[in-house]
Amino acid sequence: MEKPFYITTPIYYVNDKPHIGHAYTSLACDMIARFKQLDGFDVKFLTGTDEHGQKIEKAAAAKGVDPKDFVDEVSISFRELCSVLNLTNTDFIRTTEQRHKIAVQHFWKQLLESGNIYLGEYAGWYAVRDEAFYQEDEIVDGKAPTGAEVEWIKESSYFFKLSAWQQPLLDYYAKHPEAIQPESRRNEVLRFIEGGLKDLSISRRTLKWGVPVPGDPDHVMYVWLDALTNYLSALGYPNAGYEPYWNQSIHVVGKDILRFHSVYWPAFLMAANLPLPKTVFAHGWWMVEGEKMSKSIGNVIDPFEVVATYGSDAFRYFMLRDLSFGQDGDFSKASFLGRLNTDLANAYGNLCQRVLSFIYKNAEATIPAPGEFSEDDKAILAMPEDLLPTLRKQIDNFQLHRYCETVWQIVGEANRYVDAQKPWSLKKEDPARMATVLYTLTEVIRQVAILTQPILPLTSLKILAMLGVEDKNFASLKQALKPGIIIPEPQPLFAKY
Ligand code: ME8
Repeated sequence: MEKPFYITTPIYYVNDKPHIGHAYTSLACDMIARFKQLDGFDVKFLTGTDEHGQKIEKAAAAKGVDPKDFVDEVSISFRELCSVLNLTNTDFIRTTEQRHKIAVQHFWKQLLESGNIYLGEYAGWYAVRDEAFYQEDEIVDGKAPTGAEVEWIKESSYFFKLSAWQQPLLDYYAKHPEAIQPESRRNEVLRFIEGGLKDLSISRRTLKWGVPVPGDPDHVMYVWLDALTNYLSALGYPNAGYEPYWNQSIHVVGKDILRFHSVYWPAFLMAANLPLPKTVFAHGWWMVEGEKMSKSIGNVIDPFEVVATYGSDAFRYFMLRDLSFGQDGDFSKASFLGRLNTDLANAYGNLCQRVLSFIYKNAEATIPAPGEFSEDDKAILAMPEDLLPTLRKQIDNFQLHRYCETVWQIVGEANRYVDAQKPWSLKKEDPARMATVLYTLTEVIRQVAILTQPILPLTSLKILAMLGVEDKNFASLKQALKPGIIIPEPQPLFAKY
């Protein structure tokens, strides 16, 4: 039986179309999901859209359309983004779906029955942009600490006894250091919890666009309680079968929404007597040419346009390689094109092109049979498989950029091996040795292409198809390439800018 593995992106708000920030989280999850799948896990990978709440209701009203029609349309663009980015998500959830409504209402009842919900009155600040409540002492110059506009709300509301979960959360996090990553973010969360938790308003009376509270349809549920539960509803909760995946769950989120995922969500889960996600990983923030990405500045980058111009693999590579996963980063045209030229065209592309073209022109387009391997040959042939345990650790530790570095180290070694072995000189001097060198290189290219699948799925498949390789999972790294395969005329894999 394959081991279950469950990874999720946030479900994105459909108030506006997707940008590269949304693409980024989805790509990071896709890289991890692809790696795990190639490494023999039974992977579920969830993404989707967050469609209720005041923010969406307002956006629909501004367009003068019915909220349902509005969310139907915008949700499609997030679904299209999945296919444009070549994501391997196994599901796409929308919070307006019936399966979600059933799950979230059941979840509410668990919180109610366990004595964690009471009716009261909320009077305080609310920021529609963040869909978040703020305390008086958090307000800076009349705004939320995030800079969002706030409004004063006073209405009857159901509350969740968040205060009761302060100590259990601290105890849990003391025992499970892996539960919030990276460590700096974990420390921020712990300081926040230690500062004291107040009960949380979890319903609204003045809003219609949401899931009705069971037994009191005058109220709709607070959009974050509704949204967070998507991670369970997509697994079929409360029906049996969700548990094996839920027990192995990883939520990848941006640092902006860590508090919701590492304070509210685990408290809800504890109150509903459910296990907590194994890890919540909060990554950093993309800026654009050194500035905050915003509609008012007009510098929002459209991932559809980037992919249309440069292709999905190039975009994937840049996003996954350029930013140290967890840190903030900058999307600049110079660094984007720099990476495409240096790492893709000059390093990986050139390796494949020079080796395969040489075989095409000088070895009757046939992968030659090797003679005896030299120590140099053996060293480079062993590299990819030797590095697999390191790559596994890098994925498990969310070091996605390091994974890229490690694989490109092999690419660099292989290019140096070509320069050192000089197959073009061997052609006359020692054709048998030339055959061994070319075989060695082609075998290394095969292994590298297997390892680049999580980052560059299309290009990797192109290379593997040229080499006539059918088995592509990591277990097949060990199976040596068959000589005698006739290769088609190689075309450059990456454009140079
Ligand atoms: O918060 N850099 O949805 P959202 C990096 N619906 N990542 C970015 C980014 C940037 N500049 N901008 C956005 C919501 N992101 C809720 C989530 S989950 C139960 C509910 C990514 O559409 C990042 O993952 O505002 C961030 O957390 C997410 O998009 C916010 O998406």
